[in-house]
Amino acid sequence: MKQATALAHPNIALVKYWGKRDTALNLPAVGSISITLDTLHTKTKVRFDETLDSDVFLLDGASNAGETRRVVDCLSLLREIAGVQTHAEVRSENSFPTGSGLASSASGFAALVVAADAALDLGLDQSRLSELARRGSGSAARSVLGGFVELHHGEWEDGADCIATSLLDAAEWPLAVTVGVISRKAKKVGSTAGMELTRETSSYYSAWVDGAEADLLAARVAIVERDFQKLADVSELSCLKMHALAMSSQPGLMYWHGATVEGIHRIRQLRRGGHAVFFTIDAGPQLKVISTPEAVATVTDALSDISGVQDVLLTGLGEGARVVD
Ligand code: 2P0
Repeated sequence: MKQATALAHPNIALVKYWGKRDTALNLPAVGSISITLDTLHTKTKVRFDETLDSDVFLLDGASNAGETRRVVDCLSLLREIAGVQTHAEVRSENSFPTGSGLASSASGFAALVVAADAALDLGLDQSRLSELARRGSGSAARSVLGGFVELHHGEWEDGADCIATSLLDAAEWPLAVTVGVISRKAKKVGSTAGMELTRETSSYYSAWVDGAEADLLAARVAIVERDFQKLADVSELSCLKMHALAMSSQPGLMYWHGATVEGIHRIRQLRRGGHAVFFTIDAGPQLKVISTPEAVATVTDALSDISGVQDVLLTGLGEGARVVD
């Protein structure tokens, strides 16, 4: 039986990816830098079965037509490499809410390619797995690796140099991440559609692309030097620029809720008070707070105190995607 199960964690970008240079191959216009989380995960089992007439994809036990298309397309890339046409059953489970800005597509596609690679006995290296995961979802390229990760935008037309590489292992700078869950509803405009709208309609788009290299360089230096303040400055800058860019689309994209804005003020207040904390926000209202482990109790209290924060999740930095069965 050709089957395998893999586990992958979501990641949170500190220097954000927004916009594509090639939509067919899913190549980002800008590089990005992220941290892979630990406690939250997607677990995916891929089972190739000669008796199946078509691929089957179940997410948390339910089928979903839109997501099945993306999963089948990604799976077919691995089938092509293996030279097989056998259909598969893919069963995926998330330990966190899907579609609400917690990057379920990142952990989902990272787990999918690692499980399919093992089930087909391909033995692809991490760069290749990262490239294939990127075809499913740009941010998934980063979840193949653990700790601090950079996804390069690459220059080549075929995207073979658009892969993720490691900057630092999780254990080398064990930061904490506290997520303030502000809504569990799926967002109205997903990342893929949002990025395309922005590229087509925002007059700020070229300024965003032009500014990315400077942010990446600043973040790389901050990470290598373990300089929290520098990382805080560049991460908040990249986050606010990404959201300003999204807001400048036509029609404007607004992912924040009132509680998100309140959270930004509270976190900055904590930093002014000497706590090692900063925020970041993705394509959804959730507030993600990066801090030293010592600051977690203070961050949890601050987030819990905001009306509109429904839940607080604690996590650290974790490993890349791996086979578990
Ligand atoms: C990021 N996001 O760098 C940015 C910041 C959301 C906000 O990558 O179209 O789901 O599948 O490549 O990976 C989310 O976008 O988009 C994302 P596709 P993806 O984390």
